[in-house]
Amino acid sequence: MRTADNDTIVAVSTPMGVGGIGIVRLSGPRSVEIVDSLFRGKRQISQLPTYRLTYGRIVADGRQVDEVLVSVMRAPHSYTTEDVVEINCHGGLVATQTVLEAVLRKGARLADPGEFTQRAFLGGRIDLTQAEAVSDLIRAKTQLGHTVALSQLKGQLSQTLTSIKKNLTKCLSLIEVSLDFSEEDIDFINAEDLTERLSGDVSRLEALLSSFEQGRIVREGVKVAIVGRPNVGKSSLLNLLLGEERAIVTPVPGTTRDSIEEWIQVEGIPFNIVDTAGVRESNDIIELEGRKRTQFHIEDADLLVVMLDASESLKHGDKLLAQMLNGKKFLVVLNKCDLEKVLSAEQAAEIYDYAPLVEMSALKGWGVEEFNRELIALVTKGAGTFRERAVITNQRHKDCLQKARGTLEQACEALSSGLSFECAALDIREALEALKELMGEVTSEDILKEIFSTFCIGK
Ligand SMILES: Nc1nc2c(ncn2[C@@H]2O[C@H](COP(=O)(O)OP(=O)(O)OP(=O)(O)O)[C@@H](O)[C@H]2O)c(=O)[nH]1
Ligand SMILES: [Mg+2]
Repeated sequence: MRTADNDTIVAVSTPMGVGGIGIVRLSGPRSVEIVDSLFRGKRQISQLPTYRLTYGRIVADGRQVDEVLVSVMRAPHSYTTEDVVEINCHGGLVATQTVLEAVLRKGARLADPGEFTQRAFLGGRIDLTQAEAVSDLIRAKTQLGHTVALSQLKGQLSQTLTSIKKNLTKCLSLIEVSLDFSEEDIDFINAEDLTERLSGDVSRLEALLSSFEQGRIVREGVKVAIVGRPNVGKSSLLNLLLGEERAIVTPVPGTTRDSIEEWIQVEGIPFNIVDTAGVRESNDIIELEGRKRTQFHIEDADLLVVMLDASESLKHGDKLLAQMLNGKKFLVVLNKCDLEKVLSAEQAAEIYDYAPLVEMSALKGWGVEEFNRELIALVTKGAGTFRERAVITNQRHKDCLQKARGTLEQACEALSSGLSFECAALDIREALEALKELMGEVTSEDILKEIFSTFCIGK
């Protein structure tokens, strides 16, 4: 845990730019003293009760720098568990930057990315999964992402993990007592009961692991590339989904030469939609380059929307595309269904492996709801909603949980094949270590550095 000789850190905690207010935040034992040396108001900050706000001015080197409101949150009941002082300046680059520089001159150090949250973690106020949730919360792209991050911050995941840890510790102590009294013919627990207890935990770990894919999707979003022959209506679909004329649409095939990316959200899931250049046989150097990029986007995307023109028969480009899909998950859109139909859904399904298909008119706005439904079905695989339960959202969680599950399964096997309780105990201890690592009870400097370096400065 942290000691009083921690240095005092400072950062501008609001985004750089023009705004109503900008906040310069300090944390550490000298926060109050440093701000007091710059602050002129009715009361000194050192005399201010915790969680209070006071009005005054910041004066540095005899010059008034800004008119401010200052709040103080005293240790240990603050974000970082240390003394925290926040100076609410006028927004804009100059005011906050000048106050920041004045604070730095008084001996504070510029905070590293995520250092405030790291101190909250090291001070024992939150565990590592909660610290990670803070970063997810700030970066959440949708309401659902926000809800999931908030529930992780409130400790939903931590509670589940703590309860599993408790049960494992209990199993270990039962094993130890059994071993201590093994001479005396008293059975504190038998292999069967032990296996039952452990398999309950294996199932709970399974449930968490199965939430990973959805957790990742909510957190990071899904990359969707719209691909198809020139002129089938790819850019029209992008514009329709966005509700604005983002991409240029013309009747000239080959209009989109370079890919365009935009974010949309459907049922709380962020989708990064990429409109690509049409695919056809061509010697045009720009089109060839465009096709190379389309190939890149096909490989890079999580799923594809393959678009066909219902008013024309299948062309060479459509078949060429079918060979470029590389085993990716995809959805077929049969566009221009407002025109006289030449290509039927059945014919389209045939060359695209009977993938899910939606009939649309990007021009008239037909079929959007069904399109959204199919898109969601493809990413959630019908797994339904996950607002109510603990969800894991990143690879680190997944790795630790897999380790824990693996060793517990091993323990169950050891017990059922009649090996000694000591063998099972070794595995259980390993599983406990993995869970402790997940929650940050045992972590290396490197792991912490990696996690907090992804935060923004001032958080
Ligand atoms: N009738 C009808 N026309 C459409 C529909 N969708 C797009 N179009 C028209 O088809 C033409 C091509 O549309 P785009 O959206 O530019 O097609 P694209 O696939 O992006 O074409 P490239 O960028 O050249 O690859 C335009 O004239 C659109 O107005 C539709 O559903 N029905
Ligand atoms: Mg286009």
